[in-house]
Amino acid sequence: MDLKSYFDHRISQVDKALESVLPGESTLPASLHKAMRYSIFAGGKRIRPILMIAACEAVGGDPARVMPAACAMEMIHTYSLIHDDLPAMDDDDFRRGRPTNHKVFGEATAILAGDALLTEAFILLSNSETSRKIDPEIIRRVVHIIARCAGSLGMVGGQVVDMESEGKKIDFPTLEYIHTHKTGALILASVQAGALIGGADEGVFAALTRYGEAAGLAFQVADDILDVVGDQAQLGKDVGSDQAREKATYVALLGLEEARQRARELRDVALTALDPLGESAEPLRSIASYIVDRSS
Ligand code: GRG
Repeated sequence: MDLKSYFDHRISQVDKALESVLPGESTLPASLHKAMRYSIFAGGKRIRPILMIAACEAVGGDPARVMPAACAMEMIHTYSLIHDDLPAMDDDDFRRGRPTNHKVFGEATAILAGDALLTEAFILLSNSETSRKIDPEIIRRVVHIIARCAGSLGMVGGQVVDMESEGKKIDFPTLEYIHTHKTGALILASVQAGALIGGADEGVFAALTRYGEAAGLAFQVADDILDVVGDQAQLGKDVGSDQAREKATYVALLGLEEARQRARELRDVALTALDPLGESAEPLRSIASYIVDRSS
């Protein structure tokens, strides 16, 4: 399949939906809404919303129904990037090819823009329009999955262990804990939410969970590799920063070739998990390969 056209089409749908759900730049407090929109519309790959849409399609669901949850996921992801870039964490100057949020709006506004994006995500998941589109029990499960994957047992927990591991020698299980939580959790939640909203039965939900776990970990292994061999202009952020900060990465622990091999193995696990699904899972198959081969 033509993945580029698929991505272009889905990105424009997600961007249109985000445009309509986020408060406008002149809505008070204007400085806060400007900062939120600055990072949301800075040109991310939208891989999490696209995975959610593709998982919904894979189980025969209507992609339009997943859009509020897809936007909510992108808001949570963007909040995490804004906070990750802060001086108290990674202290990065560039993200998505632009100066980071705190460089433009100041630290306090950047913190609050992240807080507001996280909160806005749950407003969107629970508003009356979403309730009209999705069965209340499905919404409850989706909210639970997304909140759990974003919180202390998911992404935030992974971020904490990542920070505590800087400059230390860590073992492989700790590295996998960091990667599956810091990055993998939101990717898994995206796939699971798409599957649930699309109407997956328990068997297909379990298969897509295996896909999401493997794809999520593969995404971070590829990210580790790109930090060493990637192109700064294409990535839109600084490269070489993992090594500079003595971060625990697959490349640091296994070396470049073994890390590449691990990424390919994870892609194959993801593809095998999709065996029970038919042609409708083709976008998910292409995305698994893209995650490993991507250059940005
Ligand atoms: C601060 C609570 C909190 C969590 C931070 C997401 C995260 C956890 C840290 C970001 C650090 C980082 C660069 C992790 C590597 C994987 C990753 C999440 C990359 C960024 O995601 P992409 O490549 O970015 O999907 P775009 O800009 O395309 O959306």
